[in-house]
Amino acid sequence: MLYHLLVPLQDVFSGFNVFRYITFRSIGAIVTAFLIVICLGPKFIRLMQKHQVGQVIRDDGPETHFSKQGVPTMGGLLILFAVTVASLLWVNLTNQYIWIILGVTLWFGVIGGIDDYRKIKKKNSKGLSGRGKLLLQTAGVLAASWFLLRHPQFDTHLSFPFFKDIQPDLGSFYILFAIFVIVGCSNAVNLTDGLDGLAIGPTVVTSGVYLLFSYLAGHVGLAAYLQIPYVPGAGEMTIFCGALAGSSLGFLWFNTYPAQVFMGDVGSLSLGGALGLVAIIIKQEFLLAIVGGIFVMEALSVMLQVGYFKLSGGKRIFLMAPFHHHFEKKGWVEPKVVVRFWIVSIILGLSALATLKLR
Ligand code: 57M
Repeated sequence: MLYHLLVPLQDVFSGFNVFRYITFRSIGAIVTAFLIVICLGPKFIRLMQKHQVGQVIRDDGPETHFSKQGVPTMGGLLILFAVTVASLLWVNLTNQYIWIILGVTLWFGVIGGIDDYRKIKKKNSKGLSGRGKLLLQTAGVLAASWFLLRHPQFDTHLSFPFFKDIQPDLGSFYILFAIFVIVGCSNAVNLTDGLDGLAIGPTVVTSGVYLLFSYLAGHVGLAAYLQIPYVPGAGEMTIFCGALAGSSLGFLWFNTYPAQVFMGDVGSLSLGGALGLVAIIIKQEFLLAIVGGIFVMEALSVMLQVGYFKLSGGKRIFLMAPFHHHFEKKGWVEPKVVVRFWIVSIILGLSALATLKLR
């Protein structure tokens, strides 16, 4: 909004011209989203406590989690509020991608919110059925794909880190691929969010890396120089990623151990869906497997554990899945598990950036 209000006034005050620049507006979005969460966080936590919107702890989980019963949850509502306000304040509102990504992010937030509400209302950790969640998520991606494929410049070629010449065209199968990436990332973040700060830390890293890649993908000269797909209009995703990173940093302030609030499925599903859709829009889908490696590893650990459990008649690969519980069962205290996963996430983020030069 500020872009539309202030750039035309640059004759009145030449400094307003700075609102034209994506770099300036991205920093504005980071700071705005961060401050919204930091300022409203305490009030939000008190509100959740007042209305007894507290976490229901599963009885089959690690004993160390029983003390978390009643911790305020659905902190994702605050994250989504900050992301939406900061994005609308700083983006170029004529950019179609921003409306698609806000729509999908908020839709995934609605799905998670229904799940959270059911858990809290029924005082059990059930919530929406897995199938119901999957159907609603897929419907959201199908709607977004329809808008994306109508976008004249959106192409359905895949690009790979390291291999710049391999760019297969998936055609209409791209929709299936988009569902896999976006729904998969959403559920992977959801599974990761099982310890204080464990999901939001890698979300900050992933948002930061995609902030940079969005800027490069939207810049015709830099995209050509770095041999990455040029996506006209993708530059505005830089501002959205800034809002994601800023709100996630703000949330980490309250979610770090011992957590004062959990993000809930309203947060984990929406953040994962947003990151997956950014990867699709800027044509950096496989990069997500590198920078989002923590999310991939957590989801894989569950698939391997459940699959082996069924095939072996009850044997386990890990002491408990997802992977973070395995280390808890080995006796690592929660902050040690979380900070070590953050370290790995940062290394993966730096590796993702390194792919820019290794092509
Ligand atoms: C998402 N949710 C946390 C919180 C957060 C198939 C199976 C692997 C599914 C999986 C599952 O139920 N996953 C659900 C993870 C939950 O967190 C809430 O959910 C939101 C995110 N979706 O925002 O509202 C618990 O996580 C803890 N937590 C924190 N700090 C945080 O900042 O401590 C969350 C955020 C919270 C709190 O205790 O209650 C969760 O873990 O449920 N199931 C599991 O992950 C279970 N694993 C399992 O069943 N493994 C079996 C299977 C694979 C065969 C096995 O390995 O044998 C474990 N999770 C729990 N108890 N809580 C073990 C049982």
